[in-house]
Amino acid sequence: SLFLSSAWAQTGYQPTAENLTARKTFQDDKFGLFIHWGVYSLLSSGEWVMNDRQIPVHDYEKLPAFFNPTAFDAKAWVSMAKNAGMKYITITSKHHDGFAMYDSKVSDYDIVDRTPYKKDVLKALADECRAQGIKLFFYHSHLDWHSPDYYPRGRTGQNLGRPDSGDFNKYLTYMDTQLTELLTNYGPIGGIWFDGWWDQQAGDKADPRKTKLDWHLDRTYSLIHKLQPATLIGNNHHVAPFPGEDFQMFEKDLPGQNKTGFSAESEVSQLPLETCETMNGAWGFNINDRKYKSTKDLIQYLVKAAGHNANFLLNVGPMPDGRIQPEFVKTLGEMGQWMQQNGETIYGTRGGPVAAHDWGVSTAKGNKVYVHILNWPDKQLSIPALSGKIKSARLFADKRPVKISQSAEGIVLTMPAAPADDAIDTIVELDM
Ligand code: JFZ
Repeated sequence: SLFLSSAWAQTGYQPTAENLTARKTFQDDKFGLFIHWGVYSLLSSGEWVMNDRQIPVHDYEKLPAFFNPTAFDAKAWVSMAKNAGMKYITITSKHHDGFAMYDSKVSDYDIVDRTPYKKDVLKALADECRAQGIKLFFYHSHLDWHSPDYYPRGRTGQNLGRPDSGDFNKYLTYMDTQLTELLTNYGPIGGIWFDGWWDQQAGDKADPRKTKLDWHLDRTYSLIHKLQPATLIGNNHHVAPFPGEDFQMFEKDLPGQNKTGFSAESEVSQLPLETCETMNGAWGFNINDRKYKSTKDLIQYLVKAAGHNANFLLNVGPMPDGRIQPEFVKTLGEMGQWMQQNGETIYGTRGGPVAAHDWGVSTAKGNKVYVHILNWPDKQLSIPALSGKIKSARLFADKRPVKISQSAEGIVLTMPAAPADDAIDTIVELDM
């Protein structure tokens, strides 16, 4: 009957008051650290290496015996994130390779049972995050290249040595049980960052949200919200958000862009937004990828994200011994110095009211509008008229006055000086 259809169940999602509060805090936080870390890190070829090199399960299973991150220091990781000005950490609890980076009781394919290290790194991280006042999110892969029950295999295809059979419903129960562990044993969890839904995408152009198998998202999402109502659910599916989701993510894209070239990038929803990017070109550790983005480019991306009303989740792929590459640590430290000075114009703001232009973006908080000029040729900048009248304007950095001429057609801001060649972001503070 109509009442029992899953569509009915899904449209019934009403976020709780604590969930709505968590959404607001999430939007205020603006900047987070993404961490891709697993036994794949040993091979220094990114987190897709099992699939890329077609490593059968029984061979890939030899990796955990070599995973011994004796230099892992939760305190150092969390301090690094805090010094960068980040307010939350999103770490891989299980990536597509199916290996749990925590002590799972429903599988022995995990860091405690299979590695010489034997310790639950997510537990150490959760404790340290709580001690330092940082929120912890778990990335969790729907897609699984290890479980025999992840069957029929999806878009990534291969059996990788597994039998041509499997019980998908059993896999879903297994996944829900692992999520229950993650939401029960690690204290308050900021969010679950799902990925791999797309592996079962049907490829229907008319309906990109159609999957070959039923993921039972509504069941998994209600379970999570029941266990921890404030936990925010996001899903890297690149289609319009499903009911039960609390934020919308844009992998490697500013909201509304589609430079990654997914078949159909979705519309920007009313949910809190997040974009993620890498520091080089890799998510999981890859020593050969030395295309490090500059501090300036990453700060400008963070500012652009804020101007597009989105958080920025910036990724590092730690080394197999548990350390984070010095190149990454250095850049994050420099971003943190910038945030110390300019965070007031980012944290707690919302994007707009001036739409993004080639010259930059704007953010707003209370009676302030911050015009972030990322790229401008001379002393003057024209912006569209605002709904209110500007009372006064100054450079955020040194409070030198900025001349304003306002008319119904628009506003001209005249800076006290032309931009320096190495300027990252010239911020004009407007009192409204
Ligand atoms: C996914 C992961 O596959 C990747 O390893 C990493 O974790 C990143 C953050 O998220 O990237 C995707 C997402 C979607 C597709 C491919 C890669 N897709 O739709 O083909």
